[in-house]
Amino acid sequence: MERTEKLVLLFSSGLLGVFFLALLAAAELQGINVPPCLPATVYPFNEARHDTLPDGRHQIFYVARMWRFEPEVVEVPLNTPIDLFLSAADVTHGFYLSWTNTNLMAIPGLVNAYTLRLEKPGVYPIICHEYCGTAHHNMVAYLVAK
Ligand SMILES: [Cu+2]
Repeated sequence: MERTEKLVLLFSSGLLGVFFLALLAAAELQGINVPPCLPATVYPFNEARHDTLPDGRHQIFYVARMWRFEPEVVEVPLNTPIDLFLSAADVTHGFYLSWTNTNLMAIPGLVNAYTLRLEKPGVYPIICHEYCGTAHHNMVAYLVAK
């Protein structure tokens, strides 16, 4: 192997290492985590609900269906853990909680989950970001943080 080839390989390997470290740093700084494993008690569901656990934690079970999210409006307190569980009743939908990094897919027969904590009061629109039919653009719900 020529000296120039070795230098190019070394430089490109080093550059890949820098990119990987930058990716890890960006994920850490923005608080991006891989989705958690689901509790063994959560199965695909078609009924939406909002529970407040004895420790104050909120659990919201969202159902996405053509062309709405259920429940449509949920109020949650600030700085409280919120477990979102998401399933779809018909086709694949998207679930993007505006102004946060919460971005999930609602897939029929599966449950996706994410835990977040809202620190700023306001109305956070939830929009579908996966084209799901003719009224896709009307698919919106609201998470109200007080
Ligand atoms: Cu949609």
